[in-house]
Amino acid sequence: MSTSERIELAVIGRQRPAVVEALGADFVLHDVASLDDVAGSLGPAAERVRGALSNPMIGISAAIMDALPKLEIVTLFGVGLERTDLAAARERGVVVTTTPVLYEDVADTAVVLAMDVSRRITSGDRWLRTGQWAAGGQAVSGKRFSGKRAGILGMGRIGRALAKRLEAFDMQISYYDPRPAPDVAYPLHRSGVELARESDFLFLCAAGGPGVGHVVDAETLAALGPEGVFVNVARGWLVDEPALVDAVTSGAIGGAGLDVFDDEPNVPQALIDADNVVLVPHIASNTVETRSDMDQCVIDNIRSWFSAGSALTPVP
Ligand code: 8YV
Repeated sequence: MSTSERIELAVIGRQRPAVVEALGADFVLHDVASLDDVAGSLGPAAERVRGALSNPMIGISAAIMDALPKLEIVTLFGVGLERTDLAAARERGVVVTTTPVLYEDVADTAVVLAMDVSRRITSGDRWLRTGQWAAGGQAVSGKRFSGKRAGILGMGRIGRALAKRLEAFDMQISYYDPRPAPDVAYPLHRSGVELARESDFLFLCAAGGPGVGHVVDAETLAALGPEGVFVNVARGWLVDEPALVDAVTSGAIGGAGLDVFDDEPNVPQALIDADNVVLVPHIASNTVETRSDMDQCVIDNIRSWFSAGSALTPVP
């Protein structure tokens, strides 16, 4: 097919090479250099673009959709929808797809972070590497993980996958979700604060919709208490981060395992300096297997839309 006959797609933000390579073979891809000036970035191609590739941290705004009058489909490389204007997409008849293939890995990461903090794995690694064991020191004891009380904030797909894993560790599971899950048998608390008060480990797995605000604040952390461990595999902006910094540095909570931050990739220095905190760079879903499934999901959605007129994983 000649270039002039090929369907044109806008590439918003960094996309994975495998996706760019696969779709680049059949479609004309245009990088959007400036999110503030999509029309200017694309020039005359803006009028021809029929699909866009984005990711949840950028999403797609009504302004970007306005700059792409022929837009039919937007694929998000991930599941978060808080930066995508779904109402504007619906109004314009634009289909939005996600990659709902990552829940298991995110749940695994939540377990790893909780165990790492409580059993002092990363901190022990640091201690060993800095020669303190060889120098005759005695490692500090961790805290037991299995059999403890686990509170899950947000009982969606990640929360459920996490609960399944925690069952195997004989944890006593309860949860809070503003939309209770009728098919879930775990005790439901009336608030995040009440859940935190009844938990040794508090896992934040909630979706970060627009205007949700802080799901975890100073009061929640105070309720979790000095022995409690907080784990976040959801979104940094769902947590009052300065309150979290205070809580881990003052000993108001025992520790934290964090995959996400308020202003990524910037992480407060006080967290970096804290030995009772484990920090990872937003990698909860980042395994070779899941990334490859996510790549395929984006590729298949675009191909299916433009060959069969239907997307495979549209947001309902
Ligand atoms: C991804 C995520 O790491 O799905 C999401 O919303 O935040 C993560 O799983 C991210 O989308 C990669 O761009």
